[in-house]
Amino acid sequence: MLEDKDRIFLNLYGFGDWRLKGAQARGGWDNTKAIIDKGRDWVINEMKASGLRGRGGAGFPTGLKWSFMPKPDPARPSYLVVNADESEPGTCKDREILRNDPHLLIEGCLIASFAMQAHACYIYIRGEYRLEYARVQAAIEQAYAAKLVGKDNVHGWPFDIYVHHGAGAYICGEESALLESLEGKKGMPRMKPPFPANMGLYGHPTTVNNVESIAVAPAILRRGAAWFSSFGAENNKGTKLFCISGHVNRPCNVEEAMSIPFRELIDRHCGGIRGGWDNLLAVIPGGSSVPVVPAHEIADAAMDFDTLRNLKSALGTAAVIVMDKSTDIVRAITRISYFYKHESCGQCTPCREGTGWMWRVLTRMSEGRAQKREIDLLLEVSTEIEGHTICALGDAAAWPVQGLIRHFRHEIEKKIDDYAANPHSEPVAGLSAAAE
Ligand code: L3W
Ligand code: SF4
Repeated sequence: MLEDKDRIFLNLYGFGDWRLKGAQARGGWDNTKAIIDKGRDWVINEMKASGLRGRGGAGFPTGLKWSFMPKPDPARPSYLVVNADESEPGTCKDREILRNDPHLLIEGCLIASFAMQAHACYIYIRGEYRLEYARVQAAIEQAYAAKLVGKDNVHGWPFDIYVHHGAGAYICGEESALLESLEGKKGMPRMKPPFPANMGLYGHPTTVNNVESIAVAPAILRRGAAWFSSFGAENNKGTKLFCISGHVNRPCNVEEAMSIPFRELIDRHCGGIRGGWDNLLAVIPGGSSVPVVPAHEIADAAMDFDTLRNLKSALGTAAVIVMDKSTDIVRAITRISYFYKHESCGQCTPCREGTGWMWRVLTRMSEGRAQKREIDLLLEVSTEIEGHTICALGDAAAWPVQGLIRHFRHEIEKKIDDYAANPHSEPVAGLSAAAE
């Protein structure tokens, strides 16, 4: 359980002032030069020692990622790119940082760029985030005016920072599609490798990090790696923002210690499950991309990367979507399936064709208009999509379907049986009616 004194995001709910003065009163921009003066190697080693794993979904170690950046070469400038294209359904944590504590991010951008010897940083903000775009832009102007950033700033590291406003495509949150979009092209993922550290923005060395990963860096470097790594279980360290939505009494965004048990997270911050714990059906613990976990498996599980992977799911973005027993789980996953079909960029065949095919089959299953043998066919097709595409959207479309069949096959079969007994029942509203 995290105590108030250990919270990094002191203005998560926007009760305080988001501007420079407010940020400084909360301890932001406090002698940042002392951190810079300790040098690049110290910063990277401290980030590695903190155990911070990327907060955008994949959990890749942040310090290690920073260390991949090559030595400075005037012919190939390095860049930091912040992925603020937060679009994963259920996820709304970076939004709160951008709108309520943008200086945490900007200070983190300066320090991270220094560590990677980058003199320029781009923040790519989701198109729908208009207030957040305005706040970040205003905060950057405040930082320039105070000479905290800019070519001639008080920290002695020439550094410019730019904001790019996206246009609303989910796929632009995939790091290589984001880079394409930033370069003015269609947001389509690139093949990896090469990874951005070798060939990123304009073909130059680039690190792409999530907003939360960068915003926690100043606190880690000020308070020390040992402090940050004192929270959470082995290999799953630090404090973490959780976005809890769905059938809890009080949905919220909250910063907690990594590895907090699910039950404690919900009881402490959300006033419990709607209708009580016996009414819990299942949880999607990390944004819509990750497989659903049934109540009996999640209730006392630690909310971290490794525990949830052992449950054949993932922490992802820590967007915790809670579903009680009133949920039609087949219909819920069908709706998620429609999202991925809609957001596929169409570049690779398994994803372009497979996402639509899975959605159509699931739609029939939601209505019971299917045959039981099609469940195994659906599972087989999902495994053919998984791992056979250019980017992770193919996996993200396959995993929820696999989770549904793994844990709730009986619900699909029940719908098929019900329809067989009463074949004239109406189609499920909002599913087959969705535009194809
Ligand atoms: C250099 C290597 N760099 C990996 C870097 C790579 C990237 C990071 C993680 O997907 C997940 C996805 C969604 N040399 C490297 C290397 N890297 N090996 O490390 O890479 P990767 O490929 O494991 O993941 P990814 O493609 O970044 C991200 C999931 O997140 N997700 C959705 C995310 C949505 C948001 C949002 O809305 N904010 O983040 C939710 O779970 O399914 O599995 O930087 O370059 N050898
Ligand atoms: Fe595009 Fe889907 Fe292929 Fe990703 S997996 S590149 S979204 S078609």
